[in-house]
Amino acid sequence: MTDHNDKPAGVNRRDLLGGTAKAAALAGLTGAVGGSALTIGGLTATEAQAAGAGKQTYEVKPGDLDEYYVFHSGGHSGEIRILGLPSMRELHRIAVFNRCSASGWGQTNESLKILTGGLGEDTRKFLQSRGGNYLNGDLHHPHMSFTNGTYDGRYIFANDKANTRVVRVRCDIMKADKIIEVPNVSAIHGLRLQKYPRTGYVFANAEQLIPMPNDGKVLDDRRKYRTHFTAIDGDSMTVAWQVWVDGNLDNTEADYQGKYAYSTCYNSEGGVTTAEMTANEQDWIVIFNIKRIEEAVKAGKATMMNGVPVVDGRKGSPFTRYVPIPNSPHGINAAPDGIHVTVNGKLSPTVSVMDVRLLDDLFDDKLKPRDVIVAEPQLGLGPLHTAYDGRGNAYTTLFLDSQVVKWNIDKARRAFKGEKVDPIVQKLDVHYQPGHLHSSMGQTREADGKWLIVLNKFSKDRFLNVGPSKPENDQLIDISGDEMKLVHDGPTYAEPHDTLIVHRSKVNPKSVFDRNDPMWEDARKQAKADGVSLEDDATVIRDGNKVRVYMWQRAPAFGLEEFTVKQGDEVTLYLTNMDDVDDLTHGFTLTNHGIAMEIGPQQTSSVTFTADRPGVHWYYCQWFCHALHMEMGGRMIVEPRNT
Ligand code: CUK
Ligand code: CUA
Repeated sequence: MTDHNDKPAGVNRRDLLGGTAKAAALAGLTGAVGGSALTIGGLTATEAQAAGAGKQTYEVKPGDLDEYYVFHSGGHSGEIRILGLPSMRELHRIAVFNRCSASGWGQTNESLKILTGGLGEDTRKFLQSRGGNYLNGDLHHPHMSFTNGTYDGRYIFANDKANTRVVRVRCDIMKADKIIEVPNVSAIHGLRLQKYPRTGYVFANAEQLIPMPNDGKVLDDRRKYRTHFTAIDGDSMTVAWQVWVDGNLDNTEADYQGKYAYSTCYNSEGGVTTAEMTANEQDWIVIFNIKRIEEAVKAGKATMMNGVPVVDGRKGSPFTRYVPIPNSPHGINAAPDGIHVTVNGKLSPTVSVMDVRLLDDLFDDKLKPRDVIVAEPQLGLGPLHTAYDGRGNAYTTLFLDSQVVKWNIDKARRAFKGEKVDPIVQKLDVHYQPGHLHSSMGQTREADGKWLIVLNKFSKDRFLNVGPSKPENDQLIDISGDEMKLVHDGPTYAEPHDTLIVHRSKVNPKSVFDRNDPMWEDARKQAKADGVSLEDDATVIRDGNKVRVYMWQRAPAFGLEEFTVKQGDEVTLYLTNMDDVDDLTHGFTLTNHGIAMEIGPQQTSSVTFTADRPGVHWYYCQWFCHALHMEMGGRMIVEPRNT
């Protein structure tokens, strides 16, 4: 069975970070960056940029379109951002876990249903006193759905570390359509998708260890702390199953064969303090055998917890294998060759390369865990994430060295076997402290090796000083030639963790909503019950102290130039934009009521509030739509309660 005591082969233990070096590394990782970590080796920043005139150009002429979509996570801003590549122009923001003033996300009935519909009962109760909804999120890992190992343009899925949620975004309209809270765990961090035959499963890692159940009965008995690996059915957005693991879970990845998923663990110690969590010289990755788990669930061998089948995947179970990795590994990335998976050592200067063709034998106990590691090159300090060019090269971020290192997978394998060959091709300074990096189509079978985006956590001196809170720096690197060339600095607001670069041929959003879109299903039902047409009517329906106001919009007019309600009425406004033209969005802002929403072409949006301010309150369209946009408005008249 699993022998988790075997040593990482091919790594001199003295080379691993230990003692003071490890303490220094930790200091850097917590942001106290100083001294040597920031030294720019070789070229100065200016020289590096001057040398950056690659074969390709990142300049896109006015009116020209970009070749790629970039989907940036917004980190603790809670949103997803769409950029064009190579220009790095920001094209759009998709509100997800945040509250958006422009679109009304977090206020419209349609968005609130998505934001709150997938929360657990406990959470719903907890949130009742705070408006029923979380207002923050920490979105790290957006990923596009796959068919046969490449992007299919259906959905983007992403995690919320802050409030233990997973979102699905529809790529036809670039709006979130499902958000679920994952039960039995705390803090969803790593998230990746099944690549083959299709997505399929959304694999989600819960990072924090908590007592289970976490109801206050157990507080400090560490043996009762645990976490689960979660597989979500991406089609229904329900949790398919969970696996109880040893240690914690950080990042995750899936193979190109549809058989295995893998997660890194930096807290094999099960510690609750930094010192405890970093005590071991090596932690591990957990490998999940999807077929065995599915069979056990089907056979009823799982324990039901809050409606979810949970199997025990701790050490010694048939569902998992634990492969020791030096030291506190972080990112895990499958190469487009479908064979190699790199595990980034973080506190170790190494990345460990696994050959997935060996995993069947590992699960059949013909191999020991460390036998599946086929290379372990030393790259530099603080390896966090790896990307690929589809030509056999890998690109790894070195957080502490502030570099991207390009290295060759085949050479690393040969060096591991003892051949005198240096796998490192080039080291490039980046500015500064890089986390994730992503190459064009690089997490698919169609990696094209043209561009690399590196997400740097610190920009320091790279931009005009905007005060104590500095932008991050997303740098664009041309990797089409033999050498990496830095071509662009892109300041970003807090805090892209991860990004994906998708060729534009994979994505085909609509310009105008479909009137039958499921998003406003409830509005359609209510209108039908009221005998009202969302498209043609502008009218007020009174139903006790509930008032429903239906209005179409056509530039530059609202269906109603005024409507009257009574103080204390609960008012629901249904606005339908009947303009059928690209880019003709209207808005609805109700003055002095904190109410605003977007209504895209052919969209219906609704909002509910209590009319508790007697008087005259204008509403207006805040989305510049027409030469008479300023005139597009009307009055809500609120009669005092005692008349
Ligand atoms: S994590 Cu942020 S740098 Cu959340 Cu993907 Cu590695
Ligand atoms: Cu409609 Cu501005």
